[in-house]
Amino acid sequence: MSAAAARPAPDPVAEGPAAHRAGFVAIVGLPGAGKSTLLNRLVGRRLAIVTGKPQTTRRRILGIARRPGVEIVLLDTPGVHRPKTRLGHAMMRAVGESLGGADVALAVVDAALPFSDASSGLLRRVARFPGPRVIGLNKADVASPRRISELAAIYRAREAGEVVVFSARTGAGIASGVRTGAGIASGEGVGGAAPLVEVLRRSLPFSPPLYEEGQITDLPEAFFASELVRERMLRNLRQEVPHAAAVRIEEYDDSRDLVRVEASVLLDRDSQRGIVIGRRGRMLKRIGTEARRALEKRLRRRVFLGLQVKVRRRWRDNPGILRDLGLDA
Ligand SMILES: Nc1nc2c(ncn2[C@@H]2O[C@H](COP(=O)(O)OP(=O)(O)OP(=O)(O)O)[C@@H](O)[C@H]2O)c(=O)[nH]1
Ligand SMILES: [Mg+2]
Repeated sequence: MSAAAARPAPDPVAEGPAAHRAGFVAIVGLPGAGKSTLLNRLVGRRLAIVTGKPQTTRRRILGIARRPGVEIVLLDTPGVHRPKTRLGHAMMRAVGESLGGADVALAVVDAALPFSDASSGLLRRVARFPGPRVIGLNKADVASPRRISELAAIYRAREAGEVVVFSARTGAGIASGVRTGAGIASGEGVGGAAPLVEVLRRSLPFSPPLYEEGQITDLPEAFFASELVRERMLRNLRQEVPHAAAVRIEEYDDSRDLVRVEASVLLDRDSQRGIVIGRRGRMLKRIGTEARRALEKRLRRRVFLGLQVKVRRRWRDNPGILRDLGLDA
């Protein structure tokens, strides 16, 4: 990934309809701020799983958004938190590395929540970013206008970056030309301000496209299969259990009509096994069926999904397993 410093600074004279821009935007923020929802919204595909539970995203997820004259390479990252396990440290490293390789830092903030110590910590981190910084006040569909102005004033006073207000869920304030029911015309951004895509576009360097047309990510299909299983676990199980779970793809064969996926659900403790399997295997069956359907929808093909539950004590601190999972390079 090329560093921002390697490219020439934008030349206003050269700017015109013909001047193409491209570059990397690191999306960072506290857990649950809506980073992955925003990635999916901008790319126009469900690349990252989204749940109501914090720390859903565990690694960097690259997604490419194209608009006339610009290629925005987005790096969705895990929510910033104080790590307690080796996995947590790897997640925070993914945040640092994404920022390290980015041209623009986009901090996503849940604008329905008050400014907190955690927000302050995030801000300190973003302040060290050498390139253009954008503060995205997200969830404008549910945040009160008073809270939004209060937060906007705080971030502006700290010169944190250009403040943009939007809703990743409804699309308001994100791109031009879409009017939503959320009270914000997205073509204008909020209060006549530029929408997010326009702010990102003009923050990126002049450059021809970096990726082949049609490519939207650099991750393999097997990764998305494992994430869909994890998403179904996060949605069906209580807090602690899915956080202690990982999904490892043992076999992924799409060479025939029926795509064949064999996956293991890795758990931290024996006591979690019964919860994941459920009475008469009902929970595991439900997770498997929902994940298979989601996968079939994604691939537009029929899928066989085999799931096995395995206990790997303290896997979150096991470098070998983390490496297998692609979580600790
Ligand atoms: N109302 C509303 N909810 C949103 C919006 N964006 C995201 N959400 C919800 O917020 C929750 C968290 O969204 P994610 O996109 O998973 O958040 P994240 O920042 O990626 O979370 P981590 O990966 O855990 O750091 C989900 O329930 C989303 O549906 C928004 O614009 N409006
Ligand atoms: Mg996420």
